[in-house]
Amino acid sequence: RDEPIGPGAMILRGFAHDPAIPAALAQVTGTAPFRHMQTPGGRQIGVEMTNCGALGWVSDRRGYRYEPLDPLTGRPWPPMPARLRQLAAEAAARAGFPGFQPDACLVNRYVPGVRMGLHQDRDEADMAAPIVSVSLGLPATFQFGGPDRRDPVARHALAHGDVVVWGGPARLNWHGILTLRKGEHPLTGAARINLTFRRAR
Ligand code: MD5
Ligand code: FE
Repeated sequence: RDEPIGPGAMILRGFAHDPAIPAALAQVTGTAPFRHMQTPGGRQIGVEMTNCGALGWVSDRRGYRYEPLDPLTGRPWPPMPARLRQLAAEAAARAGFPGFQPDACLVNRYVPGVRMGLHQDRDEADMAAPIVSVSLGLPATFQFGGPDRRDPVARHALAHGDVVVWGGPARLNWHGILTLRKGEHPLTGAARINLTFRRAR
């Protein structure tokens, strides 16, 4: 079930098949609902987002950054549920990154027709820590390139419960999610939800 996809990057198939996840997620979205954020250029981001943990990733006219308060409510982001933090740490350790202590979890919600273009995750202060990504609900195709924008891009199918871990030499690799296709999933309905655990500071 462990599928290395390049130096420093691995897919753990089905690693997040845990019946405790839906309640943990509902806890988060009940306090900090999904919302569309704006890009610094003033466009609306197609993926709906929220966060849990000490820091949350936000985007608005002023730029991309991590913030301790939810701009929608003015209150701290909801705490990272212990079971989710533990799952992320276990996945990181299994992929060769022991001691992962995420302080930020970005929750992305994709509906059919929505995509995330190729980008790098470079808003974090600690590039030594890996990133752990948990896929829930509808399947998606993710694009995995290299550290240079011109590097070749591979495609991998991600299904419900799959976890991707990348760090070390892959930490700044370009990546994205192709346009989500129509479908229904018993847990999420017509959507894919992705949890991205990071060490932001
Ligand atoms: C997603 N979200 O599915 C993806 C996470 C983000 C974001 O990219 O910044 O919110 S999974 C992306 C991924 C998978 C496997 C490898 C790499 C990235 N990578 O090497 O960079 O919502
Ligand atoms: Fe990313």
